[in-house]
Amino acid sequence: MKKTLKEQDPLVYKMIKGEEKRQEEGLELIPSEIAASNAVIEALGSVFTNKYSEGYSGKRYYGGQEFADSIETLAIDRAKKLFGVPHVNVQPYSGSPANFAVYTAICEPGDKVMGQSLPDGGHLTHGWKASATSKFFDITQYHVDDEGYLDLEEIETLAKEHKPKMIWVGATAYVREFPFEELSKIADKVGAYLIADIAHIAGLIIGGVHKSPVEYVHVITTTTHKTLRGPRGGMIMVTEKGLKKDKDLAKKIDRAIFPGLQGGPHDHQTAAIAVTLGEAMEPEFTEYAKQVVKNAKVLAEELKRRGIKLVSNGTDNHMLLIDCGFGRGTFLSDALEEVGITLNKNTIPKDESSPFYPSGVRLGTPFVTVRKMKEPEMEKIAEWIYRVTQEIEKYKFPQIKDYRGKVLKKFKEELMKNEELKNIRKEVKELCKKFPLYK
Ligand code: DSN
Repeated sequence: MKKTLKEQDPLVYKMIKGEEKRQEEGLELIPSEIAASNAVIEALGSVFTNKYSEGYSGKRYYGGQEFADSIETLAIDRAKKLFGVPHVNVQPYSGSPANFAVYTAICEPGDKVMGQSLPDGGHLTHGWKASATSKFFDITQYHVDDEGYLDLEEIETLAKEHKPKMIWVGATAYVREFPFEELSKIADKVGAYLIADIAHIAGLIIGGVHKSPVEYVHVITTTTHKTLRGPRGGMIMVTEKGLKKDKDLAKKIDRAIFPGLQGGPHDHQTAAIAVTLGEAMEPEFTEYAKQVVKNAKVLAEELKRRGIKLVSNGTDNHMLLIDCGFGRGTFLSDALEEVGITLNKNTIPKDESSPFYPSGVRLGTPFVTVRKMKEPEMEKIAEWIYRVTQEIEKYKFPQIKDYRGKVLKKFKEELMKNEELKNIRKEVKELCKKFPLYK
């Protein structure tokens, strides 16, 4: 007999319902998160999860591919049309595997690669010392300038000095528009492949509120969640410029994914990506993308008006970074969590603290925009963040490492008893009720 999840495994059911309630009653401001549509979630939970499809459409190693082939072809066709590229691979399990596949398609172990440093906003896979990418490739990291913009002069100097095979452009905590054209000039001068990682901004590019890299770079990687509003997943795209540099680049990328790094694609994920790309073709998607950026800009202005310091003093995209002072990112993220506002602690450029106790927090507007929140709600959010900062102002982050655990424990105990935070929690819940997620 067919059993529901609730009947079969009430424990897991309860946890899922708990998470649903948490998302429904709180403000999710982690800029890489979003609420996927019901249709995306339905496709993700479909029987495609039962299927194995090693290979590519028409060239599989297993039988029964009639529908797996059509769903993958549909996702590819939609992505090609949306981004305007000649080749797309929709099989990467997520962004990090997609990025590693690009390294292995283009480089030999030990080859020189350049990428944005992690505290300056770059992603782990762009060569940060803790990432496997730095173990297998010879990495040079570039930085942002004092205003928080990519330091093009430094990038050009480093590129001329190191002559990298590949340069990454794209980041995970960068609030300004990426200068794709300027970077392409630098990459072309030294003969490097330029790879854009648009994981954070893919939805903004489709919505026309961020410049597209297609004309300027050879390869593009992205995740399919974040601003694109899909399931967790990844894609790699090869541009005309890429095929001009190496006519076999598309084949090399495909081989790097399968059989190079992955086994069977996640067909249920592919089905959900196809749905996502279908949604992104609708005019409402452009409206959503525009509102995401509008909301972020209003949030930035409202925070600044209340004396809150932002890295780069504002934003061009969906994301903001608050400079909380040495090591104080944890204080603010923990205190905001207490009132139902979720964001993440984050390093900031030239951070003198550590990634575990960074000096900033990162926040963004994709999730709340999907809930149809607009400028007036951004003002409310800014006011709540401000009120929370007032409650935690007296706490200082210890320079001496041994004291940190003790100070944070006491801080958390006091947070739970704080009456003002309890009031704000109630107000946040009230607002969330007016902007239902899945109800
Ligand atoms: N974890 C992603 C983010 O939050 O930006 C990057 O991989």
